[in-house]
Amino acid sequence: MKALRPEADPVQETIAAIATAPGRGAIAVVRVSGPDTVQVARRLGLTDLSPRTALLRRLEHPEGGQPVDRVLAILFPAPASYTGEDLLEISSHGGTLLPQLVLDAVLAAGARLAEPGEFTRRAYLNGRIDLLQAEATADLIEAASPALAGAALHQLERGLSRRIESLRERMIEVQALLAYDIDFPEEDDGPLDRTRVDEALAALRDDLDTLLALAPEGEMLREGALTVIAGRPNAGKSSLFNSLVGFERAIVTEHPGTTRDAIEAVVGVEGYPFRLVDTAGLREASGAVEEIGIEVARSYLGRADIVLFCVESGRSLEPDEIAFLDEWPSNGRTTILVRTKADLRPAGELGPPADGDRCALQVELSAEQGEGIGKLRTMMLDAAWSGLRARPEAPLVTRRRHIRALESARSSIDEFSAACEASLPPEIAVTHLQDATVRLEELLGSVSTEDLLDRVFSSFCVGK
Ligand SMILES: Nc1nc2c(ncn2[C@@H]2O[C@H](COP(=O)(O)OP(=O)(O)O)[C@@H](O)[C@H]2O)c(=O)[nH]1
Ligand SMILES: [Mg+2]
Repeated sequence: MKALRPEADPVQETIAAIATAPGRGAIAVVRVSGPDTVQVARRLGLTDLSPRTALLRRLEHPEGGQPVDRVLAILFPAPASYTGEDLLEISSHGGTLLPQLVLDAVLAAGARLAEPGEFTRRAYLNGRIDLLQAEATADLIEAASPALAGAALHQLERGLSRRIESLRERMIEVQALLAYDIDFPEEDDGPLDRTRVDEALAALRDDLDTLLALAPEGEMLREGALTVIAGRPNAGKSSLFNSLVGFERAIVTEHPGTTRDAIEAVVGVEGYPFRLVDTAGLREASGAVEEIGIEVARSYLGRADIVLFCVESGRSLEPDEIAFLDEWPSNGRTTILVRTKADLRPAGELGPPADGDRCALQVELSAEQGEGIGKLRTMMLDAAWSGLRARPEAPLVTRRRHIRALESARSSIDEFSAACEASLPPEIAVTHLQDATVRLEELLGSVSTEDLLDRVFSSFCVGK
């Protein structure tokens, strides 16, 4: 595919940054990339580097030559490097001071500090990776769940890129058929076989729909399925929260909620992320009216993917609870009625049957004893991740940018069909297919603008 990327910076500077996270650690990596990389290395006393070979060397400050650290230096000559330029990786000792001293020396030797994402941006501009792969790199670093990491790795290995490229090629084949008909309408083989065009477009539509069908789950991978725990005071909400968090201790990242009335934790259930929200302190914070009502982190409720509505097992629902369930059931949100404290209910006694109609999904559990939690986890997985779990190998779009491009390509195909039906001249109708093709090329980044790149790369960290 012909590259229509923005020109690489003509006066290409040599950039450097610490690529590893700050803090205590055995080693840190400082990266240098650009045309002066070898000279920068020489000024640091790294005079005898040989390509792709790790060499233990003393790194010296270019002004005065005093030793800075003993480092492992690897030179990756252009073009077979991450950025496509001469690239030097210096593994120094870690910690808070040494990596900074090494970076200072590198900057004194003639490099400038890299912007966030600049290494990856250069990799893209030099044709080493496409835009989907660049985004996958960011997702891999940010991933808080194995499911997102898996999707990002697939994308980094061009799983999604190949799918989009094949869609683009098929789009161009249809245009070629149409162009031939436009250029040679009187040709002997008779008029264009419209069924071939229609079939090809129907298949393209199907493939775009398939990608778009999983897109909402793909997008949800980054933040986790927003799961709000609601119910009357004392219904067992916090105990359920703790139980779900405790169950998944391994990959929990607990952080205070963004609003004062809730606490949050991201938990991974079978590798799929859920952003759990528990109501906290509402009783203390609010007046008597709220006190008898339903506790819920209201600011989250409008965006919730799942509501876990807690009611003690073995009692009837109160009017305010019925009102809540009737008021908040749908909007794409799944409500699960959780009958809590099952261990307190006398054996053999069942909950009042009338409650069964209130909510299609019900589970009885004991946060204290753990019974029923497994069933709830399965219900949560089914509610949030059924598409992905059914097709774990499918290429996945994970960003708003992807969804917009695919939707736009999809509607351009429809516009083409509408134009044909309205008997518009074929050379007019076909412009819609050209639009669809450009949308797919933007997705890959084979056509792009500075503006788009700024948006994609602004979320990166320095050193990536
Ligand atoms: N026996 C038993 N007690 C529970 C269970 N879950 C919660 N509780 C108790 O019920 C009370 C209220 O629980 P809490 O989680 O704070 O309710 P919240 O006000 O809805 O957050 C506490 O005394 C808990 O120990 C359970 O599964 N079994
Ligand atoms: Mg509570």
